Amino acid sequence: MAHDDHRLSRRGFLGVAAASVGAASASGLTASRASAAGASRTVLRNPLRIPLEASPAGLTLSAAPGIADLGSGRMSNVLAYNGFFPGPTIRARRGDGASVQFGNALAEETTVHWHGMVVPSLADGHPQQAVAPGGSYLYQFPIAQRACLNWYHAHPDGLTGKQVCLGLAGAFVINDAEEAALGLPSGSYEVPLIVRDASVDSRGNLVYKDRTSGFLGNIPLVNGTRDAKLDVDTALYRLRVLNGANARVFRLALGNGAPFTLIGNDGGLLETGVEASQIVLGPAERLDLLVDFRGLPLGTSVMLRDLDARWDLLEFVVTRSLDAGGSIPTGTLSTIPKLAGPVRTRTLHIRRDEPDQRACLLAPADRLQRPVRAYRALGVQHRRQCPAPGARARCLLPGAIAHRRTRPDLRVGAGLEGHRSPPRRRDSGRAHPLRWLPRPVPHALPQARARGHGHDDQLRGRLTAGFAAS
Ligand SMILES: [Cu+2]
Repeated sequence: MAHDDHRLSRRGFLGVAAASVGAASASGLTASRASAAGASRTVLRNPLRIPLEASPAGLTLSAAPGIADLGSGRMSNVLAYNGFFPGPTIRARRGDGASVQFGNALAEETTVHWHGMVVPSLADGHPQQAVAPGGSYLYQFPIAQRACLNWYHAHPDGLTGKQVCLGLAGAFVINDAEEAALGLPSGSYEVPLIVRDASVDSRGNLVYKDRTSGFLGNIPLVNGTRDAKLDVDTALYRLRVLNGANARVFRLALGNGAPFTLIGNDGGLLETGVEASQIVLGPAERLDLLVDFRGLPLGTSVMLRDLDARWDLLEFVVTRSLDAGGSIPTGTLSTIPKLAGPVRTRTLHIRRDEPDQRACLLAPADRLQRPVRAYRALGVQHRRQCPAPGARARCLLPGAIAHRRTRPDLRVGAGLEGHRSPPRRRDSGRAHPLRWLPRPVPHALPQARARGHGHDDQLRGRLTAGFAAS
């Protein structure tokens, strides 16, 4: 096999969890040429870590500090689910039930949020359901949606960006009968790829930097592996790609110019496959890709690249002549019911009823306290200001402006799922005057894909409030 079968029983999974962080990278280094930033250099490539799989039925999950070998052989401090970085890949079939007993072994509160999953509110793991340090929570929900790649990650108030960046994330795969009938590549030929960026300090430990515009790291990680490589057969592979980055948008392509066959996205399978030589993938988005290594000579290297950062993300090396069968489906992949009478526009009116709300909070924008969260929950954008170099950021709450200008109506955009960073905005060094738009303006709802919740510390700027810099 191109790599060992990574499926383990739950018992086996739990048994090895504590000892296996980073164990995959100790051997099998290969050298390859990299051309990042135009300079050719030799890079030792590390075997891609393949997270173990687990069933959500009766799963015990813990979040705790851990260590992981990012591939250089030096250990990095991370946060880990069950000792794994990234967390185990949870796999379930439609109709199954999830019962996850979660324990928080961190020194701060956390939650487990099931991104993309259709779950009852009490099982959502949203920030209001924070699990205190040393506490536990039982997440129970039915698996009642189409086959797709989702993910789970920490989602505590104000700490989501940090905890996810430091490692608290994993893939959640749902399978169903419609998908199974397609005979898509499976087992070792179905590879989850959590693509993200990261930064490490001088000791090799992961670091997170709180940034208003989102955190951008300076190295890529795939499944927690630096300079990753995967030995493949002359076969068709199914790549289940998740952008697990805080703010980075990847533009994926294969180094040999071969196209991907895109068969699914965040919502599951597309109606039909689409060929594409480049695909843009924003934070939290998922791709279901078929990549064809059939017919390639042994020894062929094919690099998965990010064209924007010019990063070599993952090197595939064709090492064995074995076609596991399967072919690229050409007909209908999935029957997607049409929405009946979709609402294309929606106008929200938000009133502000607390006249004594203060205008300013002296706190960095990413550490704002409850008033801002309350406004954020309503989809109201706030602005950060830097009164002087070195001074603490000052945040103007739109509610306070409303108090001055007595315009109760706000235009609010539909919720984009909030892992992407807001657009960059340059602080001018002075207060931004704000003004209200004259009336609520209908805002077109996004049609392209199903949208979920917003994420508290990345939501800023994704929701358009009814004021603008004048
Ligand atoms: Cu999420």
